[in-house]
Amino acid sequence: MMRIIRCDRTLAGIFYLVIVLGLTNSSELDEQKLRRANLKRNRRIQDEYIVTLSPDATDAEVSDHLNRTKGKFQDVDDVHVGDRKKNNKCGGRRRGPLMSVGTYKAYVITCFKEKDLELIISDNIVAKVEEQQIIRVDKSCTNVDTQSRGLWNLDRINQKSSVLDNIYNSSQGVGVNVNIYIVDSGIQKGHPEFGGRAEFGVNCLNSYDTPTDKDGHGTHVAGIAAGLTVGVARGATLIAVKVSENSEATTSSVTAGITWAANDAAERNKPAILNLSIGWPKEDHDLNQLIAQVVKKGLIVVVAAGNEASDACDYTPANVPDAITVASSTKYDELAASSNTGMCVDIIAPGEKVLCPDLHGYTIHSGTSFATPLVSGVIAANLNGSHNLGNPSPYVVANWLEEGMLDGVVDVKATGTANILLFGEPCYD
Ligand SMILES: [Ca+2]
Repeated sequence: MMRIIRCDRTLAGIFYLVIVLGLTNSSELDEQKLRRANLKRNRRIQDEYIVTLSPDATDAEVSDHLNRTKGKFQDVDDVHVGDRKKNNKCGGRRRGPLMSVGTYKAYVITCFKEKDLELIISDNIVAKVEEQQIIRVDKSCTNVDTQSRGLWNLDRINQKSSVLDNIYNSSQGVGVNVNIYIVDSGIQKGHPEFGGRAEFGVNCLNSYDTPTDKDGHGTHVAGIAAGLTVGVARGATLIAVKVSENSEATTSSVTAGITWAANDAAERNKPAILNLSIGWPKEDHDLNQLIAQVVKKGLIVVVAAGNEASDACDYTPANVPDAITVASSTKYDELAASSNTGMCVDIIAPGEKVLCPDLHGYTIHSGTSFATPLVSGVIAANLNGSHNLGNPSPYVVANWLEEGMLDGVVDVKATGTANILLFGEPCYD
């Protein structure tokens, strides 16, 4: 794996780098910014790259950079730049719109000429250029008898005792005025669980199509966050941001979805949460800089720890310090066997064998994907509940989660995971 070196923008810095690396021409130096996909884990998308600009780049420098490379590509508004036809053939040389939140700026190019790629890489404000990858979305599903399972996840989060009392909060209207962005496979808007509270946001795989859910994953997640009978924040608005289909996303579809949600939330100016039940190995393309900017803008970001039964710190966005990272627990207050763990986990929530809506009714699913929206739902409920938090910064919410939950009740074994279980009671009347 090549190490990325961020470009030092001073002439002295460039000179220093050339001396240190013993390089004599710019193309060798430029290769340090270029990262090809790791074929062992993910399938790469050939000839499609995500270009990330330096956070220090000024607007004038960004504009200059885009102008300098203008004409090499067809500039398209579609966040889904690739237009691959059968046999993975390029649909034309294209460049997508600038994806921008705060100091984070990136765009996608596809089917370029090699010399055009070199032109981009050689620009001092280009921090890194990474080959696009296909991210597999872990469904971790278990289809079992839904009737006998009940809503143990909702039951667990309204009581301190580990012995379930079959009582859970079913108040309607909780979380009104709060928007929850479900960055996932879309949402089946017409499902009775959503009662008109689900909106179509954007489809980052095809801008000309609606973010309809064809997989079910996004609908499961949305239902746990804010479903009418199986969710927590039963009055919140759900906004579908589609980044995956057929259990696959790309690094750029996820990036485009997150940037779209952050900018949309800023426009709507309401308390908002971004739920991201998706992740991948951190070295493949990290989301740290982007999510740091999103949180700085006021959006609360809740992410899944992942289901690899390993260290969450090895995955992104689970490892992002500014995100609230959620591990999954069982009905018996044990960490789920598949859940990622460790010091990057902020909170544990029930996520094993939980009831959720799917495209054709209801089903049972397991995994951190389904523990995560429970946390999003509890936050949404508290942003507008009887003990509401008002419209606090994401940092205040993170502190509140840490202090207000159940301490030391989960069997975390020797995983080094903070022993904090989600507790949603404070918001309920
Ligand atoms: Ca209960």
